[in-house]
Amino acid sequence: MALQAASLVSSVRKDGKSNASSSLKESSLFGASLSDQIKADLVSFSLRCKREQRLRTTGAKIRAQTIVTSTPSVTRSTFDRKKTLRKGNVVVTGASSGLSVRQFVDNFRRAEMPLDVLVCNAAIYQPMANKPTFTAEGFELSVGTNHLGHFLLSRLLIDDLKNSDYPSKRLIIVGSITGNTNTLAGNVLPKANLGDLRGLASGLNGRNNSAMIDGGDFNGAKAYKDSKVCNMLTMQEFHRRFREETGITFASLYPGCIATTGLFREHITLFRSLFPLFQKYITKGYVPEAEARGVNSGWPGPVRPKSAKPVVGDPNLTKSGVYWSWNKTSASFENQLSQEASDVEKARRVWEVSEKLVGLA
Ligand code: LMG
Ligand code: PMR
Repeated sequence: MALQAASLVSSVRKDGKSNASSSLKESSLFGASLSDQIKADLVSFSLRCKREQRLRTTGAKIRAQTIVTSTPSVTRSTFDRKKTLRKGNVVVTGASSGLSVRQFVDNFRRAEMPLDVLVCNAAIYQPMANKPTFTAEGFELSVGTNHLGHFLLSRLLIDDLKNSDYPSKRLIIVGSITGNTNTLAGNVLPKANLGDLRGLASGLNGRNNSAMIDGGDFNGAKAYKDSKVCNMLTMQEFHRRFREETGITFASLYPGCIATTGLFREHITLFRSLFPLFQKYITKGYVPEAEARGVNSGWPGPVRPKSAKPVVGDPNLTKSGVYWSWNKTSASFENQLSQEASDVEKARRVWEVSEKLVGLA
């Protein structure tokens, strides 16, 4: 099972204000400071493109696959007066590209490290593709990676999480507002819809049948959104099946629109330059990458926008089976998922069909 992680680790500086901006025209829509800010945004975009280009041309390959990192040491104050426990080991997928799931699990086990938090973050988004591509196992690439790869990884590692003695062990599967049709963003075409799962059930291999979960014509943007519905359903099914037995906290989240990551690397340049501005100034859903790297934040995921509560041990944030969201004016809050993304029967069927596809049933 191949899991291709799509988020490019980028460390480009975002303070390109001082150069190149003179070549950009002033926008009459804004006051000076806002237009300066937009210019700086565009400059940082062009720097990012250049860096990506450089990486491509120098042949530099990032093969870091996943990151294994650690949380701050946790203080178990409620149980054991301020006794500091060991740091938690966190595995985050999507730090870079290229991973084979079973091999990763083997390597991880060989390292004999406890697993305390698993964050399923990797994603492929192919909005411009007009033909499906496939994983080595023959699954359509975005659902194969975003859903099936993570499903297998989580199933294989659930025992490791179960055996951890860490006080707040977690399995986080990153969702997306775009898969949630009870939001404005989720109503931008094409909309997520898993239908009766006929495509998934026949293997998503695009040979004699569809590469889409609902059995329809291929659409890369929809495949991504469908895969995110599967992620959100999978998290809830994990909760129903494993919460009591394992004590693990299962959660999903909308991290905000991190509009400058490698997730958009397959989009056209025009989109990549305007989209962050659109999110920043119009929808106000934009979250800068630098804020989004807060793996250690204690927020139940890899991402902690400033407005979200950064609290380890906050009783609200250790609740399991929950989809977290945020907005600019409030802290993290539990979000209502769309009807499809909270459909219990569909969650069970996605689980069962996925088990068959990845060879677990
Ligand atoms: C889908 O369609 C395909 O269906 C799918 O198959 C796949 O290929 C996918 O992404 C790939 O695309 C895409 C289509 C959907 O969207 C677009 O093409 C438009 C993308 C828009 C995103 C960037 C817009 C940038 C515009 C703003 C620039 C920012 C400047 C900052 C400063 C702000 C100044 C005010 O499209 C749709 O579903 C609907 C199409 C509607 C297009 C409307 C575009 C206008 C956007 C603005 C709306 C807001 C309101 C204006 C308020 C102004 C307030 C000041
Ligand atoms: Mg969307 C409040 C409005 C809002 C929010 C929070 C998002 C988030 N978007 C919103 C609105 C709109 N978007 C509107 C009105 C449009 C039509 C112009 C629009 C369009 C749009 C496109 C074409 N939006 C997009 C795309 C993408 O290609 C992105 C996508 O679907 O990726 C799968 C995207 C996104 N909008 C978001 C977020 C968070 C995304 C990125 C998806 C993700 O990170 O999972």
